[in-house]
Amino acid sequence: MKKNEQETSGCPFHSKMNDLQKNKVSSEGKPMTTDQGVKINDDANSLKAGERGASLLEDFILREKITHFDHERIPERIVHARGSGAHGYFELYEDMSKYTRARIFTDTEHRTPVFVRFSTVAGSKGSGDLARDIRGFAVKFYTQEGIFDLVGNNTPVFFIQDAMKFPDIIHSVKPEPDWEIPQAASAHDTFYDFISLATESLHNHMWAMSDRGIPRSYRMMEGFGIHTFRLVNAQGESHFVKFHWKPKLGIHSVTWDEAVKINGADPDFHRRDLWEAIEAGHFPEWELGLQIIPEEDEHKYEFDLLDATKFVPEELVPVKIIGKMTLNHNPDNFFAETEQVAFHPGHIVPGIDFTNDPLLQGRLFSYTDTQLSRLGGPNFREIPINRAVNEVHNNHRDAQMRMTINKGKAAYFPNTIGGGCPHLAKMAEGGFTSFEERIDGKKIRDRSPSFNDHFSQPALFFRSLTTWEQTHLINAYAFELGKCMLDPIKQRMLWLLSQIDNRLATAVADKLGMQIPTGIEEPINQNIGADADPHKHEPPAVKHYLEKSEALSQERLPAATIESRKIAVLVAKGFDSAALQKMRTYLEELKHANFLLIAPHGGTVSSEDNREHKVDHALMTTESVLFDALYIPGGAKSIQVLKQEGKVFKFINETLKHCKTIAFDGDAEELFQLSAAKDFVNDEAILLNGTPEQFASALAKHRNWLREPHTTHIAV
Ligand code: HDD
Repeated sequence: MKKNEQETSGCPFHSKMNDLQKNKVSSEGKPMTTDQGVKINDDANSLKAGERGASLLEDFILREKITHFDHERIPERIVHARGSGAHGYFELYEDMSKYTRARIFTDTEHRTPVFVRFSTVAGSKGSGDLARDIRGFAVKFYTQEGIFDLVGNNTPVFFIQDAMKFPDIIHSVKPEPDWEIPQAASAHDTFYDFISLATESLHNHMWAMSDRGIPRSYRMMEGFGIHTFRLVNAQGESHFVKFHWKPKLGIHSVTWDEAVKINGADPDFHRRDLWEAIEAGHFPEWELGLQIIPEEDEHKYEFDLLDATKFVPEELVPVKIIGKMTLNHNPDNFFAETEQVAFHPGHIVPGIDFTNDPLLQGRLFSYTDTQLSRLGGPNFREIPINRAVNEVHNNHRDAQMRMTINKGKAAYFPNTIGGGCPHLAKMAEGGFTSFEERIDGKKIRDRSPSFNDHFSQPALFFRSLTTWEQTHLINAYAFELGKCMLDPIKQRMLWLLSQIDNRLATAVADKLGMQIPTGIEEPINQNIGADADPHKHEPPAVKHYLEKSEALSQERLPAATIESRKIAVLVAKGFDSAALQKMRTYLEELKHANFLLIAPHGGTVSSEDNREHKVDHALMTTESVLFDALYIPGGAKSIQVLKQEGKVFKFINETLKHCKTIAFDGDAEELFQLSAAKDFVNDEAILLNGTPEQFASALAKHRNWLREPHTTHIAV
């Protein structure tokens, strides 16, 4: 029997929530004090020499208040600055002790508390959520054996193969240093200059250009540990492993047109979505899957397991689902929890170990290092959100903001004065022991030739997408390259795209009004270094080991659920509330979608039967892009009012263009006839007097992408 959430005592799931409790403070009913605990009786006026006189230096209340304020900011994360977090737990379905001795993967009895932070990569802390970008997916497991951080992204591959290049790719994508433009956008020259010289990045870049780069919600995206890690069992045997998070709500995205508009209408769209879903009890869930690869298969594949720009197709190694993560608590304080949380791929527990992936190896240095400047010193581990739930004992001492009061004289090992404590733990007692991998090689600053194929997997990715996903990707490339100003960079990109897929390159070239060059001009530039020479990675290196991988298309992880989907309901005075109620009963009460009433004004709106209904949004304060579907109930008077509102037609036509479900009931047929929807009578996601069941099933498909090619003429 799993311990349930209400039980708090002794339940490992609650160990982190209880631990945080020690630091939580509520000021309800309490007098205001200074930081020293002195009660304050005036917080609005400084101490002055006379009513119109100068302020006095002795005013300790003013000095303390201003000083604290002056130092409120800490440096934002150098990457992944914009993010949102939530608490939850992980539960294991099946004991994996055959592969690992890590208790989180062997103990099916207890839940492990987690804190998760989702993020974009390039933008600043205040940038819009809908930037086209990779999303960070970082999970901190507070296990009974110490902290395990799985610091991944929403794509199974990374841009570069060696950590040495990380500062370069980040400098290239960040705002250009002379004019600090553009914010949270990769569509600029420096990024494409770099990408086109570092062909290894083409693969991850292709994922960023696909719909994965603009998710509908953090709750509707996959997560990946990316690197190959090791699982090590109690006998010291190792298996390679790749970690996957599969969202229960399916994988969904918005269109680029929506993304741009959402960033204006609600730049906190993803942050709000996560928060509101958890507050409403729609707890987001992901299943954890493992791809387990025996040691002896290390060299079996056409790619190198140590190369983070490659994934292992699920057709070659299936993903074994072993557990589920649920997020069920919002933080109490954004800064204390979400901002101060410090993840590190080097935080592992016995039973999990690293591989020689050169990207992972470099990360193992970077993450502690960055916290030293971001959080102010090595004691960041004592910040409540970062501290382990099991006991921590070692001889680390002092440094800024030390909280622990270590007792005793001995702060060294070995010692006799402290009774030899803290003492060491053997492997059988839970002590960490590194996997004894045999290493035999020269010291060399180079990369293995097995990392050289930069084109096969991007080509496989493109081939595996549906037609509409391919169209979105082509449009994304055309947009991004269209924003670059330097022709040689665009040409280089077109040539590289042609090495991946000629149809892709031709479509992008057409949109740019450019020709695909027949080759890269020789030499591009004498100073780029041998590693950046694209000829090194040209076909015939392309390997065609799989025609398609179903799992690469996000359409292939269908989710029948419409839970927490937002349905806009356009109404005015005199609307048919019986029709709305019928829809609501099925979609909201049974299927857990959310209906939100939008009227030409705020306050309340009365229906045909003279009942008042709370308006959720006045038409002027909202936009269609913030919803998943649209419903317009009948009611002659209501429709006559709505007909006069230009924004109603913008709402309908935009919802139509973004391929969402629309249902018109009764008199609302007039709006159907007056809008662009009238040309889509046979569209299965446009319903005229449709049933709630039809509405739910169209909405569950997320979008009717087959509509898209026929909507290009609709101007919104
Ligand atoms: Fe990183 C943050 C994910 C490569 C250096 N990274 C950071 C975060 C995520 C990732 C999700 C945000 C964590 C949070 O929410 O606080 N990073 C990745 C993935 C990578 C990767 C999936 C490749 C597979 N990162 C990578 C390299 C380096 C860094 C190669 C440096 C050599 N990453 C950092 C960092 C950050 C960071 C500078 C910024 C803030 C932080 O660490 O705590 O150290």
